[in-house]
Amino acid sequence: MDLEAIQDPGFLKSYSKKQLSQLAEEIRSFLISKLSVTGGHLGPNLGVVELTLMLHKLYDSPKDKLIFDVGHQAYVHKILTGRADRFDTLKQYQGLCGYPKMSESEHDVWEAGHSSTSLSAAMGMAAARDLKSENNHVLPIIGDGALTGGMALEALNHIGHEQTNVTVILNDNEMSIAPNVGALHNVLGRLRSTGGYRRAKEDLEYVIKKIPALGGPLSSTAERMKDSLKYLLSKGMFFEEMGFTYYGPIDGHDFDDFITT
Ligand SMILES: Cc1ncc(C[n+]2csc(CCOP(=O)(O)OP(=O)(O)O)c2C)c(N)n1
Repeated sequence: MDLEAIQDPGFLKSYSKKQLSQLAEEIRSFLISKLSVTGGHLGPNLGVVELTLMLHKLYDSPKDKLIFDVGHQAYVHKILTGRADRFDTLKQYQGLCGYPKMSESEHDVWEAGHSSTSLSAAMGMAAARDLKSENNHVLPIIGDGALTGGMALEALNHIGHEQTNVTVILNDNEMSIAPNVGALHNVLGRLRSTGGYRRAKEDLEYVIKKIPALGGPLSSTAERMKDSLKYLLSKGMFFEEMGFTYYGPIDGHDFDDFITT
């Protein structure tokens, strides 16, 4: 496909998985070839090719608001919204901006550079939507690095309290500028690790099944034990406790996983 001919992401709606995979490859090659000349954020953008394709396929930008935290990972979004022909000027004077820029496109709804602002912006846009009785989606896309910023935690606190409808996409690739560190990183690590809850639950069920006549009282105790176990080990409990409904983790490069979720 001629990426420079793309004007609007609407064509993705009818794209098959095979076409999406091929387009993802073309976008990766395009980014590598262009950025090897101009410089720019290569890694963060190679990491969100499928994610950005999926967001533009499943949602309806600019009615739905895609809010990129920091904004350094918006190159794929720029390609899909009619700006591939300007990549030779990336980050040059009067050239294509390396971050979302409202004056470039109606699809750029937030300008950043400073990290950790997307959730607060999303809260504001969602509140405005609700006041006007509109029904668009608001989708902040935030990395695991930016999530550790104070302003992001302030916004999680606010959104969870208000129960405002915001769909937070957490791009947990374990990298910030360097590998991510800290207590929150450890929470995310536990969330990524697979099998803990499932294995423990299966073990518990096995033990319960071995008890011959499982009476009412014992049965409800077992159920309570399973609930406690779920509480301790379930994925996303940190976010659930903050008032969010958590789905994941999913492989952000896997179209099937993404569509199902
Ligand atoms: C307040 C602030 N501090 C530091 C930076 C420098 N900075 C730019 S990108 C980045 C890390 C981003 O990591 P992450 O949020 O995980 O996103 P990813 O690159 O993995 O997509 C940092 C620290 C910044 N932009 N703003």
